[in-house]
Amino acid sequence: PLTWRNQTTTPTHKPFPKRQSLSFMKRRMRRLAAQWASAARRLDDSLRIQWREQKRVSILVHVGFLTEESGDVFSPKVLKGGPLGEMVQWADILTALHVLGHNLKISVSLKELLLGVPPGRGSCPLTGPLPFDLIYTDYHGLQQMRQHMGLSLRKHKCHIRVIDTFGTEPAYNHEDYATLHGYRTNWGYWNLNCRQYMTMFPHTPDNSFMGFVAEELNDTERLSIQRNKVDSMAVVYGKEASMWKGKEKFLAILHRYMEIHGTVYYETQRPPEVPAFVKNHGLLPQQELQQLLRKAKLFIGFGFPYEGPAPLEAIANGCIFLQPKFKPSHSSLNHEFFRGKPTSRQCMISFLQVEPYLPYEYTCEGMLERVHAYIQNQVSFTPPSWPPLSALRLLASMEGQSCIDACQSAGLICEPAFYRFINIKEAFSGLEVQCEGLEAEMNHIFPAFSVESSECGLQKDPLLFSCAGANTKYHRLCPCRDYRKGQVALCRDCL
Ligand code: U2F
Repeated sequence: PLTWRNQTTTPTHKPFPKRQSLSFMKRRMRRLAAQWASAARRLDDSLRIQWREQKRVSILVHVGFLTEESGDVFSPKVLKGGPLGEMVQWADILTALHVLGHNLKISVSLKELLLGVPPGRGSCPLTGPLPFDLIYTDYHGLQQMRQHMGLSLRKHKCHIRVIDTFGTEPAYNHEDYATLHGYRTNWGYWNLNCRQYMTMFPHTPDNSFMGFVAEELNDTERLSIQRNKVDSMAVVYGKEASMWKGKEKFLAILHRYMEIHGTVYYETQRPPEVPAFVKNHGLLPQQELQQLLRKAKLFIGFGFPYEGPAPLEAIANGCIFLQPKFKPSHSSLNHEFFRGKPTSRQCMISFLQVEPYLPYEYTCEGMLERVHAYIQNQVSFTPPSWPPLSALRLLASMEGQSCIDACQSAGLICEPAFYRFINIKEAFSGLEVQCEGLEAEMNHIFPAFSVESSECGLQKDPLLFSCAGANTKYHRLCPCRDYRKGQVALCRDCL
C-alpha cells in the first residue's frame, strides 16, 4: 500500500465534471476509435508471438496539468484558441494504453489521485509494493505526488513516466549539477533516469519519444485529395489572434499569390490582428480543420507555435508546410517562450516540400508498437540491456558536436542506454585516442577527450550521460545505434 501524507479527508467518487479539455479528448478518442481498432488488428498479426507473452500491467494515469489544483489553465481556453497539442497527446496515450489491454486508472484531479491509490496503514516511509506497475503523469502531477507522498515517492521513482512536451536534458535533470552549473529551471532537477521523460517529438534520444498520432488516409482519400487540391489556397498556423500580431505585411505579400484562410477564435467581432482579406473560419472542430487542410496547398506559420500536431496533420493531408527560420535559433537561452524549460534545444526550421506523408511512428499502429515496446522492455533501466547491445556502434564526435549530431551524421541515433558500456578507458584506445591524463568527473560532456591537451574524461555519475551535451573543446564518445525506418525510438532488433 502507498502512504499519502496530509490526507485528512476521505475522497468520494464523483463523475468527471464537464470540462472542455476532457470533452475535447473524448471527441478525439471517439473519432479515431476505428483507426485504433484496425491498427491493433494489424499489429496483432505482425507481433503475434510476443503479443501473447506480453505483460499486462496496472497503470495509474494522473494528468497533472488538467487538475484544478494546478490551476487547470487549459480547459477554459479549449474553445478559445488555446493550446490543444497536450490534449491531443494525452488522448492518444490513454487510447494506446487501453488498446494494448493494460489495466488503467485515470485521474484528472487531486481527489481522484488520492482515491486511485489506496491509503496505506503506516506512516512514511512506506513499505510494501506499489499498487501500480507504472504511473504516467506530467511535471504538475509529479509536484502533487511529492506533496502528498513525501519521501515515499523516492522509492517508487522508477515506476514513473513523465509526459514532458519539450523534453528534459540530463544537465537539467540532475539536481546538484543543475544547481552548480546554471542549469536549474522551473521544471527539471528530479534526478530521474532521463528516459523516464516522454516527449511530444523526438527532441533528444536522452528522453523517450512518446509522440501522438495523426489520421491516416486510405487510397481513395489520397486520390481525392490530390484531385481536389486548390493550388492557390493557404491556411495559416495560429488559432489565437495574438499569434497574428504584426504580420500584416507578411500576409499582404502572401495574399498577392494565394487566398488566405485562418482558423482564429473570435467571439463576436473579427479580431483586428486578422486582415479583412483573410477568410477566417473561426476555431474549427478537428475534423473540419482536416477538411480544410485537404483542399489547401500550403500551411504557413508565423514562427509561433514553434511545433505542434497541426503541421503534421497538414503534411499528412498533402500540404506544404512553411515556417520562418530564426537567426539566431530560439531556445531557452535567448527566448521568453523557452526560458525556464529544462533544455537548450534550438528551434531550427527550414522550408519543407512534401507529398501527403505520415511517418509510421505517428500512425496508430506505430504508436501502439512503440508504447508496447516501452512497457515490455523499459522496466527498470538496469541490465540486461535494452536495446540489445549488439546494436551498439561507438563513434567520436567532432569538436563541439553533440552525440545527437555525431550519430545522426553517420545515419544512426544516439542511445543513452549504451553509455555505461562505453564509459571505460578501453573505449578511448578502441578509437585510437591517446590519453595522457584520464579523470572521472561529473560533467555532462563526458565521456569525452580533448585533442589539444590529450586529456580524456570519464563520466562519474550515470545520471549525467547526455546525448544532447556539446562543448567546443571536446570530442565526445558517442554510443550510437541503428533505428527502424519510420520508428526512430526502436532499433532493428528491439522487438
Ligand atoms: C502547440 O499547441 P497547439 O495546440 O497550438 O498545437 P497545434 O499544432 O495548433 O495543434 C493542436 C490541435 O489543434 C487542432 C489541430 C491539432 O490537432 O487539429 N485544431 C483544431 O481542432 N481546430 C483548429 O481550428 C485548429 C487546430 C504545442 F503542441 C504545445 O505543446 C505548445 O504548448 C503550444 C504553444 O502554444 O503549441
